[in-house]
Amino acid sequence: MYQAKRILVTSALPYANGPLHIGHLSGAYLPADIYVRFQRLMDREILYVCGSDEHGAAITLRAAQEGIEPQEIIDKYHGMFQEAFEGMDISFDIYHRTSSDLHRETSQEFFRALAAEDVFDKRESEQYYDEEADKFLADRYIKGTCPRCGHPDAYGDQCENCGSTLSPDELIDAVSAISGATPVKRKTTHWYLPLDRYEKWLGEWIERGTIDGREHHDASQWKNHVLGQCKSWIEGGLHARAMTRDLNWGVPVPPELEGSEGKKLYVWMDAPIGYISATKQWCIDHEQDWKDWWQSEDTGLVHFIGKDNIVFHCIIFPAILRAHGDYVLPQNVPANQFLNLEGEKLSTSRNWAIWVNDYVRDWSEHTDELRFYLAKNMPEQRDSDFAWKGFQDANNNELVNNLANFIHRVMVLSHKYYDGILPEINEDIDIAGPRTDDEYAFHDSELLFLFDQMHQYCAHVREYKLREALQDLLSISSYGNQLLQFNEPWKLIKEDPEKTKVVLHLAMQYVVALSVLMRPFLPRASDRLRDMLQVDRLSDSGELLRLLDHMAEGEHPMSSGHAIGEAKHLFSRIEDERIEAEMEKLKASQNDASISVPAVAIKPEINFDDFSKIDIRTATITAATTVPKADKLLQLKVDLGYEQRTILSGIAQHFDPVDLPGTEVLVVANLAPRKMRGVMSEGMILMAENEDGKLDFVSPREGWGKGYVVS
Ligand code: B3M
Ligand code: ZN
Repeated sequence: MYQAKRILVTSALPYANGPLHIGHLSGAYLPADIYVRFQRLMDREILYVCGSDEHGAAITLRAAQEGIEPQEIIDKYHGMFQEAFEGMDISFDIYHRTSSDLHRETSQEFFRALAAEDVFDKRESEQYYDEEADKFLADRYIKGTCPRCGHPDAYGDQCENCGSTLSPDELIDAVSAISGATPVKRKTTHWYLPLDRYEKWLGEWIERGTIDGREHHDASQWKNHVLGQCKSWIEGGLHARAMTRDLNWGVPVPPELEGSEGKKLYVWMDAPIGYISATKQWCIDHEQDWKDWWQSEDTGLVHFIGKDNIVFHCIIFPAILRAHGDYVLPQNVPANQFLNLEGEKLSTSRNWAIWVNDYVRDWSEHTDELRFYLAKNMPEQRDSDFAWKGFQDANNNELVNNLANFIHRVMVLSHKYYDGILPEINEDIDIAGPRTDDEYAFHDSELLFLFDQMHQYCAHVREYKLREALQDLLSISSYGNQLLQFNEPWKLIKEDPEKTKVVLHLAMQYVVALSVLMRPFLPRASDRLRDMLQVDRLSDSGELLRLLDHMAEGEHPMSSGHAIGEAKHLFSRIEDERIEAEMEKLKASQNDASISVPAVAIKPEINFDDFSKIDIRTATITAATTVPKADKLLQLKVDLGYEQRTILSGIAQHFDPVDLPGTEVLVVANLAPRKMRGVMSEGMILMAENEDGKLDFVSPREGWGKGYVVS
């Protein structure tokens, strides 16, 4: 397997239109930081870049709502992001921003190169235009009466009352949501990236890890959920996607291109190029050639992101890079799933979140503790949960009772018996350990165990299995605790002082190794511990590699005669009151508009006969695919027990088809069949939507499966 000489790591550029919460941290920043710190400790040449994503409609919309300029919004959040990341010790080599001149130039140059190579198709289409506001209107900016249910406030893409997926053309009496004016149709031309032309090589690259038959990366190392999402996109068929927009905020289409006036790059065109411009800036600052990082076979590119960004990083950006021709493609995209909070989805609009800036302010002494709990519960393969109580337990049980306690015991005993000087040991003395069957293991085998654990930890981090690596670290300290418990040096000291020296000498080696292994996860605690041990703090430059080499030669991490400093507690307990206060705060700050007034108006009354006409059945989804040319629809195969049906459902933007088979649902079984996009849809699936616009299935009680009649 080809091993890259350099590693270029990116974390998703956060949108500068709202603050960061712990879900962002656990999705894209903490895992990257752990990985990067580890690789630095292994002396790898690595660069970690990120920055704020300062374009896109969400930012202009927010600015319009608040009545201020987009620049004010991005400056505010860019500043907050820097503070949040610094507070949590996310060790970017550079944190850049996409509003910079360098980024604009870089993106335009990229776009220009693609245009010169005839990569784009320029296509004309008719879009709604607001003549008063002098703007083209995205679907969300058009309102009107729903053709299905008569709701007066339906959007151009969806009616929130009946849930129908709409297109602006279907709305009755459509008006602009900005000015209230009746929009007119205007022709507009955009640059489209013909993704369908890249389907073949993308499929090969993603599924086999090869490009033109040549090995590029190890596809078996990619996470299943990432591969699954990519495959279902490709199987559903890729379509040309517009790479430009009619907007007044963003990177302008290079002005010399015909028809560029008023056009900006699509935000997902310019944002990933932000990784390149950040690298360029770093290279300018460090007198390096940025092409060594982006245009050299020696680079292994790794994107850390959340699962909602997979298609952009695994399909669209790679297609852009390859269409250009000179750039490397990612070796891996170890996307994480989502983190929930106290069993519910994190929600910005409901204010159901723990904001990183708040945490850093209120818990400034405990940032490693948050890193620890988030790493321990990282949503690597599936969604996971943050609970304040779980955070407290993880701190009190694992950091305090296991890790800090072990270290403290070793240091206290070393002071008590040896004045803090690591004793010389007699190499011939055997000590017992709880791990081996053989009661009299040679003490070397204890060091070998440590060495093996360290290697396992390294392998896990390299495979992006950070939760497991953290467990490897914790097992070293639990084992260290057992070693003390088993040998009881506090008794042994009287019976066999020589043997006691061996026990404590070995235990101290575990402590030193821990101070290094802790570093990627718990950078501040690593510094504190190294200060206590009176050894140099780590500078993240090869120290773990050197330690492993040293141990491979039979040397000990700490040599006899070394004097340690005063023993302190590395972590402290978190008391109930603090946790209760946080729980209170969370509940109190929750915006819950749905309590007294329904967010969506209640429909007109019906009688029982109306209701009883509807035949609702329980059913199970057996297959789900995307529908060509319909980016909102999924085609579902549904098993009702007595028959199989095909149902089209407007949920493609809410669910990944690979996740759906096996889902138990309720189906309106006697709805008249209706043809959509050439496919007959035989029924309707019941869905529920919350005030954030999040959609979910109305499910029967788990395990009911299919064939029940609902009444
Ligand atoms: N800003 C989306 C997000 O924050 C987007 C990521 C860009 S990465 C190039 O989810
Ligand atoms: Zn409607």
